[in-house]
Amino acid sequence: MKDVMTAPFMVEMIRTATNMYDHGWDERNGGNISLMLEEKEVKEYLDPGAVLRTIPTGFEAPALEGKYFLVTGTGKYFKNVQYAPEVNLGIVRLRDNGQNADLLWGFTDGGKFTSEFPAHMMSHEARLGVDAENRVVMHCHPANLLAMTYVHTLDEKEFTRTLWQMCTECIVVFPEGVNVLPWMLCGTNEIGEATAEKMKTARLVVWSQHGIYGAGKDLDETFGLIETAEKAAEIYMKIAHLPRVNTITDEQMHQLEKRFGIKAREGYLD
Ligand code: 2HA
Ligand code: ZN
Repeated sequence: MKDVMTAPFMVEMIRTATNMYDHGWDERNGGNISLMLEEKEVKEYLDPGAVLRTIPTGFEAPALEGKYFLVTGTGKYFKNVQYAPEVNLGIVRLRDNGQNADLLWGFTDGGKFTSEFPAHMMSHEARLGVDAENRVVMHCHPANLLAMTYVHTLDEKEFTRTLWQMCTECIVVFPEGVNVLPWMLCGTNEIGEATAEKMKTARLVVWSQHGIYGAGKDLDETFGLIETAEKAAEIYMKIAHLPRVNTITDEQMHQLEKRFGIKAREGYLD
């Protein structure tokens, strides 16, 4: 059996959590990541029969039965992941229709997965329903996206159009736009269900006055998605209080659609 600390998925997870912390997106215990793993890659490093303990999840996610996840821990700081991965991260396998999770590695201080596990698992289910390649759900608190939810309408079309207008490549990176939830109590099955519903039509879901969720096929892609939206929000927060003299027009967005072979969300462009 190979050392799990050398597994590409572990190395990438630690680098990503560290990078997110360095971007200022994950103060204190803010943010969480879950990465779905294939059984065959887990088996190279761990005995799938060696269950350390079983942790109830408090929800059902039948489509994820038997699936493996590398996930950040509740109350844990992204800042610390690189120094003590085995305390701050865990590898679990879901069973009993998702109602229980077998811990195979990590959370060595007796901890467990993120408080946002419902939103993560329900979002994985929703994304896999529209994209069989989806592997990652990522949540964090980027300052400019958060700031924008205080001063911009939360209408999804308007929110998306504003982000698209802030950087030329936004529409290319997230042509389906961003979905937006109003303020809701975090850590609950209710916000999990609402997030998953929004994940059916976009890989980015803003949690107003809280943060953002991203989903994608790998950690790099998902990080890049949030990074691009956050950059756009940063530009918006720099210019929102100034007279707008120029913008990217819908006609120019259509040129981008043609040039990059993407299709903007139906009805979002004139
Ligand atoms: O504490 O970000 O949404 C982790 C969170 C909760
Ligand atoms: Zn949060």
